[in-house]
Amino acid sequence: MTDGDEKRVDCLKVESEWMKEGDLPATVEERAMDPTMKEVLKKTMEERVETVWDRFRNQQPPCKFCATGVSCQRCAMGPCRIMTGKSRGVCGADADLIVSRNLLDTIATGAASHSDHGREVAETLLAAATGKAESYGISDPAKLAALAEEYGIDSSGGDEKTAELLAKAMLEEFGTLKGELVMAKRMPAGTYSLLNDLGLLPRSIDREIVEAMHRVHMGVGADYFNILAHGVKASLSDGWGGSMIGTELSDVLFGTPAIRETMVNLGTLKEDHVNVALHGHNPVLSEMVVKMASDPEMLAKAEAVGAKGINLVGLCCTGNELLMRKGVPQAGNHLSQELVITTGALEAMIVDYQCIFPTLPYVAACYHTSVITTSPKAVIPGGRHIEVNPGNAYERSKEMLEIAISNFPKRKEERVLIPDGPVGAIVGFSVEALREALGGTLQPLLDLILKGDIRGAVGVVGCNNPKIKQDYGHITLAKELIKRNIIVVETGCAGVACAQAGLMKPEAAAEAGDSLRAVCESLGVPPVLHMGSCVDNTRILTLAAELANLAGVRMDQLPVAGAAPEWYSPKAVAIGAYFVGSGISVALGVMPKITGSENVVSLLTEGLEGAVNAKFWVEPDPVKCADIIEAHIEAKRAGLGI
Ligand code: SF4
Ligand code: MSK
Repeated sequence: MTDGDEKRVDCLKVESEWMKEGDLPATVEERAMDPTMKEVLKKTMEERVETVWDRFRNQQPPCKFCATGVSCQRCAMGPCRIMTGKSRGVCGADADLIVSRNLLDTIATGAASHSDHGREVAETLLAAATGKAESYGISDPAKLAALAEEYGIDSSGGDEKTAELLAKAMLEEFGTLKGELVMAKRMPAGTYSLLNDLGLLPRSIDREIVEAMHRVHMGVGADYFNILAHGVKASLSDGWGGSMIGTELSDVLFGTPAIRETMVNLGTLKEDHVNVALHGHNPVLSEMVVKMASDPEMLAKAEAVGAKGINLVGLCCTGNELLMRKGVPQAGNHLSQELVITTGALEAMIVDYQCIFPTLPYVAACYHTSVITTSPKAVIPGGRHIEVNPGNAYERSKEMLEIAISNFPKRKEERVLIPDGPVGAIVGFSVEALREALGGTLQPLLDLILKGDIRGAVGVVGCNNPKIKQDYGHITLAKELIKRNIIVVETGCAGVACAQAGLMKPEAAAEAGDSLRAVCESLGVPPVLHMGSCVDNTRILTLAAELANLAGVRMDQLPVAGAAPEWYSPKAVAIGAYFVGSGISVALGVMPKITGSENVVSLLTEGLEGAVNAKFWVEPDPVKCADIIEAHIEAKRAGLGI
């Protein structure tokens, strides 16, 4: 793909015939919780600019065959759907097969997305180490050395040589012939041997994903259990492979997150600055934009058009990456992406990939905003495509910022609404930062759990989904858990939701139960800890593995759980599957499309426990979800005799 001129599309307005009466979510109150979101949403609705909630309403009611997972479009004999318990698709596939294959497809999509992201980070490190990407360097040599040791790489040849060898070794993991992933050895021995006995340890990253795509072809396997067992294996190749590579090498290139302060919500936009949003998932380009935005030449250009400077804000997980490492303010999460534009104060949105609404250029066309696409994998009609690679990303980010600066004088003051009151948050809780805060070891955290001051830990992660009022699930569940002295670690859009709700300020300790509050106050940390982006769920895996290793138990024996209260993405399904596969049970707030097969539902919510000692719960009510998780944590504590 080559660069393209911006071909402006039409402003997307809500058509009156779309406004179906009585369908939810119709009002500002039904759509969002955050006050800055509500303020801008009100304006957006008054201006009749179409957003995700309008399109969601227009899709109601959904097809019941699709919603329950029993529609199949895999071949040209179909499409098929299962109408009654006994009916079959043209090829003979029954409900169990169609549902399980669709779910495996979803897991493979999620694992592929994360892992391809990880591959690009590894390719960037290789380019940097071999002189092909001069704007990038090694920001964390200690982590580089530790990873080299883990991979059995001699680091005596200096950082660049070590980085080259490490990048090559990690790239080799995608298609390795050796039949195992190096970082899977981070698992406690008991967890590793359990998965080995079950045949669930991934052989390589690409291999498991490709095999998943093979298995969803018509006429391969027909056994739902066998199909979904491979789904767990493919997800583990993401969790202990592709995503973990993404996290670890991003730390090497851009720095391992340390505890720092930042600001969140739509109030982070600035009236007198050129505002630029960085959206997507991969930090490889956005780190260069951050660097370029402080270049004196860029600042002079911004001043020349009457701005006081360039204000970068993050969205989704590109934002979370920058927030964790650089403290770049975060304007919002998944369902905030259109509203950052409808503030009327955004000059440009620079996107990489994943979770980006294809309508963004249409929303931007209602204002003076440019949407700039940058990946050959993610070209969007109506966007201005400026393609980058590690060799040119820094230079090309200058062009992107110049577009933003040139848009600043086009801003229409009468259409600008920047809400007051960005909220402060403490972020940057990588495993390394936690270890350092605890005096160099995670033992004090384990001791607090063993003693019962902290009853357990829950990873609340994942997206927003217009089926749920934005952030309601995340915030309510996190508050319920901390009240019960259960510490919460977060990533992705869940992390942004709770930061916006003030739960990542040290003062939020007051909302925790007595013993967790005392712990947080003594350490000066909030009871809800931000651990990063979606690929950074591997930080949670690493944390759980280290705690289990310290305690001398398997991961499934720990008093911990995962939750994705508002998930929408196939990546979230892959994450949920690799948590469960690793022995950590996961609560979902949105029902996956599986209810057309009782066998698949029962396998995921009960049967898996007999194999990997973990399972899924589905509970849309976050208070009831907290009850389920608390009971699970107490049962695990009893199992350990603590
Ligand atoms: Fe129909 Fe079978 Fe083809 Fe699916 S694979 S579309 S069930 S014939
Ligand atoms: S951005 S995958 S909506 S968490 Fe990672 Fe948010 Fe989910 Fe995208």
